Amino acid sequence: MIYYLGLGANLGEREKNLRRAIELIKKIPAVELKQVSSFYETEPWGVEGQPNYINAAIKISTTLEPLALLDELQRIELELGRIRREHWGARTLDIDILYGAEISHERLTVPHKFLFERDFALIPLAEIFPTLEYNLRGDKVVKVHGSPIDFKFKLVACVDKNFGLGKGGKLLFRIPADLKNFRALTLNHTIIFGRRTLETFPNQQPLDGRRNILLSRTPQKISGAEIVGSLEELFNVLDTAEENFVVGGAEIFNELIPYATEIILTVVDAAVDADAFFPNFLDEFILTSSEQLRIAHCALRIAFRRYTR
Ligand code: A4P
Ligand code: MG
Repeated sequence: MIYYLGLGANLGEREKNLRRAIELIKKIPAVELKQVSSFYETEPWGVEGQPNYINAAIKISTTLEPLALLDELQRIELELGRIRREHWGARTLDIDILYGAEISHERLTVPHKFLFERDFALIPLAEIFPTLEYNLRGDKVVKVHGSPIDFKFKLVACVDKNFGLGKGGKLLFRIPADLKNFRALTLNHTIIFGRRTLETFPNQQPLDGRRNILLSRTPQKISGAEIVGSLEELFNVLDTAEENFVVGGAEIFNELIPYATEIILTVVDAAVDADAFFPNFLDEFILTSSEQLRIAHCALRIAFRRYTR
């Protein structure tokens, strides 16, 4: 089932609270994070005289029953230090189930009772749910510059026909035309990768002519690369005006696909034994261009494909 959740915070480090919540939601077993909206600064709704909120919406896919999902979300609210006070009052983190399978239960009403009266919930939701029909009331809701969706992440990979990426820490293919394409795409931009992907680079060194960012939980020093230990740190060092190419491996693609605007794949029309795969994306992204590549003396058919949301 697909659910859309609304996140809000108006106490503490508001944006950080939202990002931490998103990371914790991602870790719920049986929950897959699909997309994250921009962050918005919003005026308080319901109870006046409290600080402004930061609000966002996320899309998840889950096999959990709705009440089990609510339990998990309430556990995360508590974990992030929400102190229950007055109804509609200030909080470090509030998670509401905005939209999904309809339910009317004493603990849970979906769609959320007040969704259509709240611009702070509708505007972020509409961003990741383009077919939603709604009317706004004209409340003050202002996009926060530098929120996750502003980063323009593009995921770039070379895969076989089953979206296999690699085997035993090695890439499945080394095709000169693909490497040339990769260089042209990423040159003078930022590339983001994990430690095992670094080991697939020539001499296991960062790539020249690009800003190299290694996302790794183990602290280390590598000349020519910046190291970040978490998505939080990554968002802090990135430049929103820049194109950021995520180049692997599977784990890093998984981490960043909810924030991706585009997927650029070189698809080799062959089935190869693989143990690492590109994450599922076909229900979220559509093919926007495909270009066949001809290679002399090579029987393999290869296509460059681009997908957007
Ligand atoms: N509950 C029922 N339906 C749902 C649902 N769809 N999602 C029950 C989540 N919970 C749902 O919530 C009360 C009970 O609602 C839950 O135990 C659950 O079983 P609560 O969070 O304990 O109490 P609350 O937060 O005081 O009330 P409520 O109604 O959840 O408040 P809201 O609606 O979350 O509003 N202004 C701005 N600009 N931005 C905000 O984010 N948030 C609020 C809180 C007020 N004003 C705001 C914002
Ligand atoms: Mg609530």
